Amino acid sequence: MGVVNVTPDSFSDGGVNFDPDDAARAARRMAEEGASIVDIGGESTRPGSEGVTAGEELGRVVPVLERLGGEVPVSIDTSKAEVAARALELGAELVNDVTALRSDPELAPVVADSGAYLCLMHMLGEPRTMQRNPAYGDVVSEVNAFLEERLAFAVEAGIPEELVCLDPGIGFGKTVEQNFELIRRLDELTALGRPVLVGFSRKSSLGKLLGDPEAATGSTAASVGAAVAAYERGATILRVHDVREHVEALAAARAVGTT
Ligand code: HH2
Repeated sequence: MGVVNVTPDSFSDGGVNFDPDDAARAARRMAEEGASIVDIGGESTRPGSEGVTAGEELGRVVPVLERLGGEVPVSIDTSKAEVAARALELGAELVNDVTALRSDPELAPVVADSGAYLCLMHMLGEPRTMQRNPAYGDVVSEVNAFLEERLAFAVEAGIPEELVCLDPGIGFGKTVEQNFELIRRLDELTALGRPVLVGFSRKSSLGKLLGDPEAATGSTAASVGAAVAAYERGATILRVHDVREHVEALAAARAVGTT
């Protein structure tokens, strides 16, 4: 899954694809490089961010979706029903909600009625405050219990279980060690029986791991290492900014195979 942030302020690529022509070009390039789907987002959820209105978000993503004309498989990274509904009309096939259907009560019916795929992600708190001392008893069991509950909620709302994937939410209210523990014990999440999506790409934990306690991003090389580790532990969707590098690394990891 390639990432195209149509935002001025995303943590690693803010402003790069703010122009709709640039964003559409980036999405097409990612598809050519081997992305199976491209995740288009009009709101940054980086730590400390405040969020934008539905009107603002629509104004950012709709011109990009129009330019793509349904030619590139697209996922819409939004928590808002209004944005998801318009994106689905314009050909999006997956709704990626980092709040796991907790922020907009209208979103579940929109997804259910459309027959789209859905990604449910774990986040502790909200972007504005999530990195202030995240604390868990056991991070893996708490994240998994949350995702199991949100999956049941989605199914109850009429979204077929077969269309839902689960995401531990790397960097969303977790310390560096908690992020790595979630990958180390990813088998406990895959045991829930749904495909698992992991988004470690460029996240600050990778920069911190390499010795910069103030890092806001991580390198491509470290991102690829984390993605391969997640793949080997059962993740089947990797959300990444640097598609070519990940596709090449994953081709090699896949050739080796897993036991
Ligand atoms: N991470 C980000 C945004 N959306 N969605 C899922 N399912 N999983 C993730 O890990 C995830 C996500 C944050 O990364 P990015 O989109 O690059 O940054 P920003 O939120 O600042 O736009």
